[in-house]
Parts: sequence; structure tokens; C-alpha cells
Amino acid sequence: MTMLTVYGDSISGNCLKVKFVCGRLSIPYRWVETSVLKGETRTPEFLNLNPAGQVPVAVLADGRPLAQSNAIMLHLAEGSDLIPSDAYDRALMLQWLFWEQYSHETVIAVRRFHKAFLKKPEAEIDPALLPKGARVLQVMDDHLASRRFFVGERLSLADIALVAYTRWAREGGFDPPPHVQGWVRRVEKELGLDHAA
Ligand SMILES: N[C@@H](CCC(=O)N[C@@H](CS)C(=O)NCC(=O)O)C(=O)O
Repeated sequence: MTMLTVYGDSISGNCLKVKFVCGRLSIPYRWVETSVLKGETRTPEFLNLNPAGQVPVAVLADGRPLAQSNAIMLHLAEGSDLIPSDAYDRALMLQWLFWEQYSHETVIAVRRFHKAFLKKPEAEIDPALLPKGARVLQVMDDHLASRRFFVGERLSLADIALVAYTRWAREGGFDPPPHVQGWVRRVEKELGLDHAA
């Protein structure tokens, strides 16, 4: 039987989310490095897997493809302790996953990509991103002031989704506040990752 295959770009937090879940749950997988900057998400073969032309894409052992990092995480973590069994806590986890995609990734990840990978000068980067990112990080900091993890006092997919780009926030020119910094280190430790400075 073929194993799970993950098409991902190692510079992408969205792709690493999938790697983190596989590592945490000891799910065997084959990683196919797929570079966005080299246009490898635009080949006919790749567009056949995901017409949206984005990584990550997981191809399940039976050959069915699945895109969107948070959808892939939810599928791989089904039935595991990364998804709270309590219905309200599960919905809270989803609340943070949707917020991550709409409000966090679109600012924290986007500014990092423009600054660190497209090497745009500050003047060419949307000036709204810096204050927006500071607000996003403050929302997280306020939540984490009295909690060790985002939901239910244990690691869940909400932490994995949010840590993926928050641990690289400095590459985007952001300055994570103290509770966020402590939480990043806690989640990195849970996932067996070296601290991303
Ligand atoms: N919401 C998607 C976003 C995926 C995404 O933006 N992928 C980027 C890399 S982080 C990509 O493949 N970009 C290439 C493109 O959009 O052309 C997810 O969470 O998987």
C-alpha cells in the first residue's frame, strides 16, 4: 500500500503544519518538496492535484488529494487528542483555525513573504500590514495571558496552525509580545522543534 504523500514547500508555515501533525501523531509520509518561487505549483501535474495551484496538498494512501492546510490537519488528526472531544472546545478550536486563515496568516505570513522572500523594500510593502499584525499578536497575547494553550489547556490543532507563522513573525518585522513568546516555546517543545529565533 502506498503511504500518504505531502507536497509542500519547506519555507511555508501552511505546509509545515501538515509536517508537525504527522510528526506528533507518528503518521508516516513522503514529503515532495514543491517550490512556490520556482513555479512548481503551476505545472500541469500539480494543477491536476490542486487546481488552485497552492501547497500544501496531501495525497492520501488511496490516491485521493486534499488541499488547504487546516482541512488536511483536521483529516489527519481525526480521532486524536489534537482535536478536543468536547463539542464546545472543538468549536473553539475551529474558531481559532478560521481566524488564523482570515486574520493572522493573511498578515503575519504575507508580510514575511514579501520581506524575507520577495525581498521587497519596506516602502513597497503594504503599510497597513505592520499595525494589523501588531493587533493580531495582541489578540493572541491577551488570550494567552491566562492560558498555556489556545483551547482546553492542552495542545490542539489551534496551536499548531497558529504557531506555524507566529514562530517566524520576526522575519516579517513583527515583535511578538511576551505571552506569545512563552507559548511559542511551549508549542515548539511539544512538537520537538528547535526554537525559531
Ligand atoms: N489557505 C491555504 C493557503 C495556501 C497557500 O497560500 N499556499 C502558498 C504557499 S504558503 C502557495 O502555494 N502559493 C502559491 C500560489 O498561490 O500561487 C492553506 O492554508 O493551505
